[in-house]
Amino acid sequence: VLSKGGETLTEDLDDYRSRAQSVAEPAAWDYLAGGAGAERTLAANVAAFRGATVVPRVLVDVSAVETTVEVCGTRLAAPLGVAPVAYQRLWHPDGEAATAAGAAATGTLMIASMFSSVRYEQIAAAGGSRWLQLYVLRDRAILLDLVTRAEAAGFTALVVTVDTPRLGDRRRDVRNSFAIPPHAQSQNIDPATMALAGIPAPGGSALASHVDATYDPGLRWSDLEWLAERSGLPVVLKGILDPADANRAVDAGAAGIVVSNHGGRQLDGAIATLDALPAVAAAVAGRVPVLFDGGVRHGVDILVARALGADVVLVGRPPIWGLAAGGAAGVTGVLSRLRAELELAMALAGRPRLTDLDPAIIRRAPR
Ligand code: FNR
Ligand code: LAC
Repeated sequence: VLSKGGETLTEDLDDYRSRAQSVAEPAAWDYLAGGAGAERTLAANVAAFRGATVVPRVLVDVSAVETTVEVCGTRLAAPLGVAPVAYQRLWHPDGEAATAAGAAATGTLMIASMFSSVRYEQIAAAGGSRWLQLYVLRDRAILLDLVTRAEAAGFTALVVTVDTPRLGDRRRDVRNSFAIPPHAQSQNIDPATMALAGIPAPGGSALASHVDATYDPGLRWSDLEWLAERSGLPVVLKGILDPADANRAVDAGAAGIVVSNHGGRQLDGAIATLDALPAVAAAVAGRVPVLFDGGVRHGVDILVARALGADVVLVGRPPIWGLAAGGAAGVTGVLSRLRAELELAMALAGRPRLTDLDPAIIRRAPR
């Protein structure tokens, strides 16, 4: 039985997922659950973990299991973080404030989305470890303003997402003519810049129109060097899948990278993140931290990703299942569960320290 502070953790992530689906507004559920195109990459992210198994060792003293880590100056109870997810008031009235509270309660890193539906300062009030994710918009003044606000509110790193020059083809959102309802709109960026995200476009996705109008599709490495120099905070690049790009990111001054395909929401047909991880980690060779996301649904998935080269593992959809099902308590439930599962997996694998995890303990089945 998994427990935390004497309390039994009876619900697993599937329970939170089904509760979330039953309470969410259908179009908001589709926006959360869906991926791009035929959702092949979305499925491949999860399938890659199914095909990775652990070879346990026995008669190892596992009376103490050690999971704490430090990443870009941030100390965490476990190598676990909440990936940036936009517009969280779609799923609960407390939105990002509740997600941040759940993350703080469990020593988990909270990465707030640029398009948070709660003010960054209110997210900061939860008090835990926090980073802010940004897209580079055509209007660089907006970016610099947000960087200043993030620093003032105690966000300790910036995560710049680089896999979205245009939005992926989110078929479910197009079918639903999905737009962000007023109660879930960004509370951090001027309404004029956000306007298109809120206007339903029949036969289209309002988010795609918003991205086309505001994101800079001409973004280049020199822009990132510029931002890394301008920012007083470490800049982490999210959305790296190719080892050559990982090298380039380190050269451009990135303080870390996130191996990510945006949860299968951008290029359908893109490589599963677990398949991309080993070569990217080898290229980075410890020069900067490697973060990872995509398809993590169990504690043992965190163990596997750590073994294959990830320093910190992020979860995108699972905390939102907790948020929809039960606000901050639901987020705490999901994150506690993942951490307890990780500790149990490390004990049962005979690997009580994160440094015991290396590629040799993983077997991968061909898919
Ligand atoms: C995202 N993701 C995302 N990424 C980002 O950099 N900025 C953002 O605003 C968002 N918004 C967003 C909304 C929703 C509804 C989802 C599901 C995802 C991508 C996210 O950070 C992460 O890369 C994936 O969700 C990871 O995959 P899993 O854990 O959901 O499988
Ligand atoms: C998404 C954007 C907002 O994935 O990043 O929906």
